[in-house]
Amino acid sequence: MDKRFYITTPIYYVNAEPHIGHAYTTIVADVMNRFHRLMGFETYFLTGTDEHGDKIVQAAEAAGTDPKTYADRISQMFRETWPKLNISNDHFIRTTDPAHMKVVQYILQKVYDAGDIYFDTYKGLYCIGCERFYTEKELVDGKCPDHDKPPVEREEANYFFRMSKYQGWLIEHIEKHPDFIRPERYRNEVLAFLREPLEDLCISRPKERLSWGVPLPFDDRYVTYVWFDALINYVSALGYPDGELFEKFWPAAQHLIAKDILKPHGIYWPTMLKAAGIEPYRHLNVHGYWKINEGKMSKSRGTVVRPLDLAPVYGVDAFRYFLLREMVFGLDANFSEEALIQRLNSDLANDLGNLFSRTLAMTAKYFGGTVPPFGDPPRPEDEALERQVQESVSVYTEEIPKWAFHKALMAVWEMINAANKYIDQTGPWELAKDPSQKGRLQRVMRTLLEVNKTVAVLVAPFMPETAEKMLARLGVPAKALDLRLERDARWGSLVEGEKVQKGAALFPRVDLQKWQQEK
Ligand code: ME8
Repeated sequence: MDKRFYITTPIYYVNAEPHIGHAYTTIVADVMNRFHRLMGFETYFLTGTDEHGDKIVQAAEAAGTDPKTYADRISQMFRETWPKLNISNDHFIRTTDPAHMKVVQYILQKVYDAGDIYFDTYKGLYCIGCERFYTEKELVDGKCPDHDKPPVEREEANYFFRMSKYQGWLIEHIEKHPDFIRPERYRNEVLAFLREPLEDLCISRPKERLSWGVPLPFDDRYVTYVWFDALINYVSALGYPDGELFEKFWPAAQHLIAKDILKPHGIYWPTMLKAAGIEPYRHLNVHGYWKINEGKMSKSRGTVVRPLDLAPVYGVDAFRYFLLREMVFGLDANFSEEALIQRLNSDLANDLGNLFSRTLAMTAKYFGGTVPPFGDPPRPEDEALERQVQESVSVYTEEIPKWAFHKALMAVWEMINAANKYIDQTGPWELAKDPSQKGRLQRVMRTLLEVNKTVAVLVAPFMPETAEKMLARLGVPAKALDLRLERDARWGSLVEGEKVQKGAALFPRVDLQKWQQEK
């Protein structure tokens, strides 16, 4: 199997500051990137910002500045947010990068030369929020369903991409590759769109109305429409047409988006690629929406949740864990700080934190803080726990490639809970009282240390700092990104006689009642 993995997030508009939705997508991409590294893949991880178009011009005006200064400022906020959430992206692209703009022009010219871009007049209903024309049928009560605002009527001579020409090809491609778009509900949604005749896509804007874009190489009175600029970032970042990175990673491309931009990614982008003579991406992965108090996040209602208001308070890892554990990939989920605190207290402080601190405290007490040998031959309860570990590892490695993070984490927690029960069952404190049980005590404690190490390796993609902390204290320090499952989670890989350190609690509990009173 070809062990390469290329993962992208949407490039975010610079008309709003990073919020929890952006953070979720970017953390999911990060978990996937780190997981594939753990499995020995060569990976490339791209994120960035989308900076051209009406929306940005308007936001800049509202902020009393010019688009470039404004875009620089907000793009920088995204760029500075990601390291604080431990995002391991290889590159951060901006659509205002000259190298990107050159590739957009190259592709436009190529598609134009092939006869798939033509000039025509168009009259229609246009939503400024979405930066696109709407058909009557797509509107809900005469309003754009995403922005809840009536579109404006616009007539304009413009350039169009002959998207309709590729409708048949796209349907066939999706049918031949059942997991091209996943989960299935979104694939069905795209196929449903495609049951209606596909219209051609308006890709330009006259410069007199909007100059904040990429000039068309074949008509300098126009700049390109936002999607034709933005989507191309996924190949321009790899140095298309002739970059080494492009050759290496494009065949392994997986995009990650939320359902709001399904149509551009599921329909515009593959047909654009086809017209430009580029192979389609491998998978489009689509997740649902975070809601706040069961409603849409909204600036005017003051329900925008900012990641940097939470991560420093609860810890970056607890924040990352919560997002991945709570949302079933593909479905909507509700965000609440109470739910975050509850998960932090129960899953992290109680289950994982206790297992780790009990294991290390007993190792300190009974073996002077060094890793014991395996001691006596295993008993059925030791073997049962080892089997549970194997079972959890195999569920984990099966579920993550299917984007079922909650299932992967549940499997890891089954193993944590089994280990906590094993402590109560085997009662090391009793064994320690009887010198003839030394070999048995070694077996029990070494088994527990090995389980803790496996937990550390498995949680590494989700909670890289925690993994590093745990491994350092278990005497096998490693950088989370350098971990390899096969080597580092191997049963017995801890080093006998190596020093282990008790240290402070991994996850301090938060007093929920006190928090509720103070709120
Ligand atoms: O659409 N829940 O940028 P954007 C989950 N520039 N994810 C959410 C979310 C929520 N409530 N709100 C936003 C654009 N997102 C274009 C993309 S790509 C070539 C161009 C996340 O800033 C989610 O990933 O509006 C969604 O798809 C993306 O932010 C939209 O970001």
